[in-house]
Amino acid sequence: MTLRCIVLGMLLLAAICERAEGVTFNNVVSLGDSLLDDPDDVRSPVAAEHIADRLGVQLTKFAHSGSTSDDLIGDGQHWQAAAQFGEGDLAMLWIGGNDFFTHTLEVAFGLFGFIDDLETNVDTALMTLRGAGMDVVVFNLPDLSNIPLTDSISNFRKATQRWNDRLDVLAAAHGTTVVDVFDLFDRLADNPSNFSLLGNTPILDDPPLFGGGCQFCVFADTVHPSSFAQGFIANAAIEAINETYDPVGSMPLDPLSIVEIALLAGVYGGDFDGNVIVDAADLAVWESNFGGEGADDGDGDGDGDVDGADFLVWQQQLTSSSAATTTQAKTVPEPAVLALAFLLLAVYIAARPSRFLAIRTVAASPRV
Ligand SMILES: [Ca+2]
Ligand SMILES: [Ca+2]
Ligand SMILES: [Ca+2]
Repeated sequence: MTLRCIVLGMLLLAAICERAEGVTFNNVVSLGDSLLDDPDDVRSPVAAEHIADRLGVQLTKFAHSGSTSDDLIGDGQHWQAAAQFGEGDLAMLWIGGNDFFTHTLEVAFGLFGFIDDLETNVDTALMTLRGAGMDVVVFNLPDLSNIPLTDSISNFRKATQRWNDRLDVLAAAHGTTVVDVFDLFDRLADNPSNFSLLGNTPILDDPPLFGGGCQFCVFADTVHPSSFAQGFIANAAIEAINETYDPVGSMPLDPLSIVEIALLAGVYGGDFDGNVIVDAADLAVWESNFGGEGADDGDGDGDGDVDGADFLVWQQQLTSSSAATTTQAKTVPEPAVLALAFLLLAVYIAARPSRFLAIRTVAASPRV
């Protein structure tokens, strides 16, 4: 090996070590609507909170429930963020859902002109944030024909895709990163068992309208992802951030483990004696059942046996279960506000009687 090769090798090593510093930001800032804002604390933490937690930095929230993209611009979420933050800070923007819901009738009839306004507003927001030197991650929208509020109105899928395509172009123009929530929810809908929470398959059907809760429902109400679904969304964001800012993957942000996400759904897989505490007594149960098949006690991951993987569930929950008790299973559905959704859909059903016989009763707050 020549001296030249050795020097080149050392330079390469130095470059790799440089990248090993990984992802760092000084602040996380959220902008948008209730997809990143949970004022009633019933479906938290939202994805931006997970990202700030993983980065070990503070989250400043400008996102405001009910905001359309017009509201975002009118309220100045973007310029407030740009005035206080800049280079080295990460903005997370999720907006557009309410633009769709306030144009339900137009979408149903294939009129997508409102997307032009949404595009203009997001363009303005991105220009302002990037102009201040911030890095930005934007979330696209899931298939809105597959969420409880607008379920089965097929035009919503087409419209969502149209917006997401525009967002991709905008994001590229502004040098920002897109979190592909559309893809995540499609994968969830195609095969929910791939997202199993320690043996519990997520449910995509509508949650109960008037309380009762639904521990494994993907939606906490007719429009909002549940706490554990926000965990999966956070992981999609972490993947996008790692790809953008740490492409070598030498020291990426750790995604939430399935055990952490299960805790968000209130699954205490490591509680083998069923007293809602994960402690040493549960380890004794695991030991006494070790090697068993079909045992309930000691089977933390729900795969029907008691082995080392179940010990790992116990071990991870031993340290994180106390923190999770504050966030678990708070799926209190929002009060149902029937009027607007019923009215819009009644009009549409009347217009298209044959196709929408199977439409489900739609109720609840028409805004995210
Ligand atoms: Ca226990
Ligand atoms: Ca097991
Ligand atoms: Ca096993």
